[in-house]
Amino acid sequence: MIKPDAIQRSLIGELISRIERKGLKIIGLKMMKLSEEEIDQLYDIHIGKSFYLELKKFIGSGPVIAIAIQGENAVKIVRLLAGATNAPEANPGTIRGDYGANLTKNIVHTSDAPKRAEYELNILFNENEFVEYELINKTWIK
Ligand code: FUP
Repeated sequence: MIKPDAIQRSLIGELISRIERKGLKIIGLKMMKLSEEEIDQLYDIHIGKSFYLELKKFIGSGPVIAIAIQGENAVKIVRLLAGATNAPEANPGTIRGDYGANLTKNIVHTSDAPKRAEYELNILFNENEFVEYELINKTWIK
């Protein structure tokens, strides 16, 4: 998910481009403003922590872009593309290493496991918003 800081900084195209150039297959794409309830669902494991209100305010501060990616090892690959959560410590070449400002304004959210991806995608998308299709020039993508 592309976070509000990235949208304010006009990084949408750059971030989607990184996903495409890696060879990943996007099957859902949607700009939306998350409701308080959706933010609580998405970050349920952090509710009550010291940073939660700051995180919630930030995620609700503007639109986000939800991206559904399909493919073998997609979760792992996307996390590697994103880099370390704490942007100042993220490696150069990763999304957060190249663009992230700090721990909260870290440009993207990525699911940390396939089961979790399923849970989060259900919050962000309706079932009919996933598009099944073949990438005819990209037969290496499973
Ligand atoms: P990630 O899985 O990389 O999205 O990171 P976490 O689930 O550990 O954290 C969720 C979000 O909370 C991160 F985007 C950063 C934010 N966060 C803070 O703002 N402050 C903290 O002290 C810890 C995390």
